Amino acid sequence: YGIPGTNQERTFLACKPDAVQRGLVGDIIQRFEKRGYKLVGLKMVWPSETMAAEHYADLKKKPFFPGLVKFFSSGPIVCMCWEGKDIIKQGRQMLGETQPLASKPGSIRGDFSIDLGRNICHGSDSPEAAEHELKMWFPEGVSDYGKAVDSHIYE
Ligand code: 3AN
Repeated sequence: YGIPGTNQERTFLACKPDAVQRGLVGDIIQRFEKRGYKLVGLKMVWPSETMAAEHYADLKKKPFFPGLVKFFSSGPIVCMCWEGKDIIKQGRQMLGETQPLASKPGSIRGDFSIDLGRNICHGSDSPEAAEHELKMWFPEGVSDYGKAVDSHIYE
């Protein structure tokens, strides 16, 4: 599940049901590919309410939790594992802020979202969260393959 602090750092990113419905999956994937990150895991999953609740377990006590679980399990999501230097922090930066209003244009949320409860994408916020979420969404593991262009991205 990656080695934080190296070029093999990995994170879990997901296109939420709103991104799938709105046809934004390709654009989101392309941003990370163009940046130079390596896609090592990709699949579509329709989360059950149980999986959604487990994914957002740390928000269980929040008043918006039931609505969040309902939304996250309302349709398929696209689960991704991305690899590369600083991907956990850079991924969060490329997503934008939790609040779309605070998200700068150029970020995914800043370009595609208006409302907090429909903010398009999810990204692990720490190495611990990344490991936990990758284990949860990719229990089968993710692929390990060499990418020829690595030497044009890393010195
Ligand atoms: P992030 O997704 O940026 O890591 P979290 O983990 O605080 O932010 O929140 C997870 C998700 O819960 C958000 N993406 C958003 O969809 C939803 N959410 C967070 N805060 C609120 C809120 N005050 N009202 C409604 N939904 C919220």
